[in-house]
Amino acid sequence: MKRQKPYWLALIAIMMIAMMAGCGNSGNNGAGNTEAPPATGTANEDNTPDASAKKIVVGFAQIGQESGWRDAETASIKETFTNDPQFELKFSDAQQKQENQIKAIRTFIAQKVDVIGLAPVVESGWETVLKEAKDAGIPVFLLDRGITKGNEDLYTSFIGSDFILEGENAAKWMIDEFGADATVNIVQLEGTVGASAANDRKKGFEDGIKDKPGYKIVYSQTGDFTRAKGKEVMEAYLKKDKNIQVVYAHNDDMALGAIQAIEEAGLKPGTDIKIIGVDGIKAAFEAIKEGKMNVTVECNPLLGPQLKQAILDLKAGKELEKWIKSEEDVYFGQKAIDALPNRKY
Ligand code: GYE
Repeated sequence: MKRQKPYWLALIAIMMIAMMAGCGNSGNNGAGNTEAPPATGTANEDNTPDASAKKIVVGFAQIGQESGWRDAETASIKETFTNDPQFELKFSDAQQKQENQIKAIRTFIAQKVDVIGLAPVVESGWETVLKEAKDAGIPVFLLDRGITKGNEDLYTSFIGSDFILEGENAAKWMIDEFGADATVNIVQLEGTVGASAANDRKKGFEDGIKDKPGYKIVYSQTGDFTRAKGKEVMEAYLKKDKNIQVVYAHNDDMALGAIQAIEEAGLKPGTDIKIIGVDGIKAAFEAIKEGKMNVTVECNPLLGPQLKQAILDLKAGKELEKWIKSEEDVYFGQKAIDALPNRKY
């Protein structure tokens, strides 16, 4: 018995040294290391998947289905995130209502998604809900439309087009077509009231004609970015006045609606009244080919891949641009006809 005592003492001393070494890195006060040993299999004891295989959950709050452009954007997002096993997509369609988008964002926050994507239907009224996302530590990406200036700290990046430039390009095409000194009466079909795409396309266009006194916007009314409302507004106006030379529509769908109304009023769209649209959807290229429409200023809806890249860059700790711009062009005449076979949307 006497000879066993030093053996036990040595064992206890070794155990104490080992325990102290184990606590050394954690910097705690020696309450003991209760961490489980690293997992050696593919799943932990409770069968939860390995943390390294965890998907990046993206909640996307879409506006609705008001236009061909919107459908193409939705398809691009769904394709991008459902075809990549790194991601899980939660998708919500707000049917053009801001309150539904706000609800969707709150649901995404409650679900603890990793990233939120938002295409804001209007510019204003996002401060409270985006602050909630920020407080929850969830990065927000704005897609295609922007929010009121001064709120840049509430989102990570805006991915989309320069709508002011699109409006300027529309005006430029028109002035090249008619000449700087021409007298031109214009009907403007505006997008959704309060949407950045509508506000900025209006601003760019109006700036583009401000030093050309012959160019007059004789009527400007919202058609809510839909074909049906574009037609309705145009129909009503043509009953009062047919002395117009240009329809400038903030998107192709409204331009296509206006074309129908013009034909029904017995005039020739594309000839009697020149038609300018924005977006570059396939149906607009077809109308240009048929001679019923004159020009479409492209706005790229295929934003899924750019959003995915931005999320991966953010995860990798890279510095992101505040505005990630999409590439676009202006199509008219033979250039539009040549591009038609390759249009995807
Ligand atoms: O031009 C229009 C759509 O926000 C850029 O919304 C987008 C616009 C697009 O409904 O067709």
